[in-house]
Amino acid sequence: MLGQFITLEGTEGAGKSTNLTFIKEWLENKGVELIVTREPGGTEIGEAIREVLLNKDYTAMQAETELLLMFAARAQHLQEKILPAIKQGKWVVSDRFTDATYAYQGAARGMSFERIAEIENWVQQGFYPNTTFIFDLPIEIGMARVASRGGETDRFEQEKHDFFEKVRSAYLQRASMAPERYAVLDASQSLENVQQSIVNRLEEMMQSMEKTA
Ligand code: T5A
Repeated sequence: MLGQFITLEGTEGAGKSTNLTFIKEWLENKGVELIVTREPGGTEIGEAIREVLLNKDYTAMQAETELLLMFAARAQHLQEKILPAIKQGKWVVSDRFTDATYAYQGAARGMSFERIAEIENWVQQGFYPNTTFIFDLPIEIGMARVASRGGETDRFEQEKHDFFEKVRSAYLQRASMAPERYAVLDASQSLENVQQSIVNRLEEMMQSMEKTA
């Protein structure tokens, strides 16, 4: 089987990390060789950049700096980890990728989509996810889940409600422009229901790969 690239997106507390583990186990049970990873991060250098990006003491970080650091981490991630795995026929499942940059740095921080697309083309050279799951839910539910999970909040989680509404709308808009690539899931449902929708989409992916094999 050809390597596939799956990404998980959504606002804070939408259930990406929880379902990353579920997807990994489900695919492994089907005999798929895969790696799971995350952005920003995924490599030693990327994780060091992540520390800078999420550090809530860095309130002076400029939107341009944030955007470039996201892509710096991504360039390393792609070359060191994602592309080699795909070339070996493995599947790669990533907690966030470039859709997050359009939603957070673009829609919420106000960086132009054209500028983001320029850097995306330079860094990714036409490489995109095969499937992107968007975990969609009202911001207040996600934030309540984050709060009940406990732990420290990061620099992004300090943002106001309006910021995350812009992020949410941007994800939905991107999904509506390319519905064949995106699976929008109602993440306010029970975990069981969300995971059933994930399985439906993964089964479709595997069936269409078998047909083209
Ligand atoms: N970022 C990232 C950018 O700005 N630009 C970029 O280009 C990229 C790549 C870090 C930040 O970086 C920004 C976006 C982020 O702000 P992150 O590490 O993915 O990204 O951080 P978060 O989105 O904050 O991740 P979280 O861990 O907070 O949220 P998750 O992973 O979506 O949620 P999860 O799975 O931990 O679930 C939260 C809680 O809810 C429960 C879980 O058990 C858990 O306790 N839960 C449910 N409860 C009930 N019903 C369900 N259906 C549930 N699903 C999960």
